[in-house]
Amino acid sequence: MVKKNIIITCAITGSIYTPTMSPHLPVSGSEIAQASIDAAEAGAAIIHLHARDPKDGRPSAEVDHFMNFIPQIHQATDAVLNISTGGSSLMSLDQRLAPARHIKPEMCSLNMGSMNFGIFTLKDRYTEWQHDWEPALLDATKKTTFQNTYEDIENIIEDLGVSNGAKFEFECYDMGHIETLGFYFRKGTLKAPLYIQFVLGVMGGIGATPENLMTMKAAADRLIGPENYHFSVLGAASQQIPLSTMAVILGGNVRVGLEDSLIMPDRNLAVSNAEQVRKIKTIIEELGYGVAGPDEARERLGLKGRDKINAAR
Ligand code: KMH
Ligand code: ZN
Repeated sequence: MVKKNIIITCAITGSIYTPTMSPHLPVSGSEIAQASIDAAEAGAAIIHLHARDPKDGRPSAEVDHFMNFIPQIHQATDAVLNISTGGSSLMSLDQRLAPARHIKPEMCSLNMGSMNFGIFTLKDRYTEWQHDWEPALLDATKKTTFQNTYEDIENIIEDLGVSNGAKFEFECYDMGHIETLGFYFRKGTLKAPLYIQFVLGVMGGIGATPENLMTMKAAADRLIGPENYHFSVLGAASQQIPLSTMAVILGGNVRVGLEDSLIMPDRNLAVSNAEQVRKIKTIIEELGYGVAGPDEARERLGLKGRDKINAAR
């Protein structure tokens, strides 16, 4: 049997971890650009991107901050650029959508439900902070909701999908999110092939266990049909590489990167996004699979093409 190639997504910086937590977290435009280029060279076909304010590293949805790295990555690699529409819990929906509206990317994230998104427990691990905004951001997740209403979801599908031709990375953090995705698929709002990201281990969502991943996949098979979707797995923190390995064995794809884990399986800090890409690529190849390049990912996911995005300043 020919084993199919695995799509590696690398999520470069996100909005969960903060500069105090790792000196290797990319923050400036040039750091995010270089980390993305290195991750693509290491084997990532898709680069999932958030921006940060280069002044102090806080999560940012400013178009200008995105345009400090998008042109460089687009010029240096042919990786698929996947722009976050999740931003951070402190941003309004309009702020969160501004970068994808400007860039018109091949892919963007779509979070499939409102939820508590708790990162406040990370605060107990540190006594000193580089910036005051860091503990404040973590605390804020105790009293804010990560809002993604049905209307929000429909607006994003219309605005970025139908009007701008983006395909979505459907972020499903819990079983109900798969039900919602199934609802829009059966209604005809969304067309196959879907690209589902099973997200395990975010506080407020489903826990990062092998049993939970099996349950999520069974739900997607039942509600959407295995022939209608590809999936990828994101295990948060220490479960990143173990659950990615399980994803490969189950016929799925993987997402790594410092957005969701600052560490390697030995619990030491990852020195780069590329180090995590290289680790999962080695495992993929040891298991007898290959790694998909960007063009193979484009074909499998039905993307519009790298020439159809706005990567200019
Ligand atoms: N960091 C992930 C758990 C988004 O960017 O829209 C969620 C995420 C959401 O990547
Ligand atoms: Zn993200």
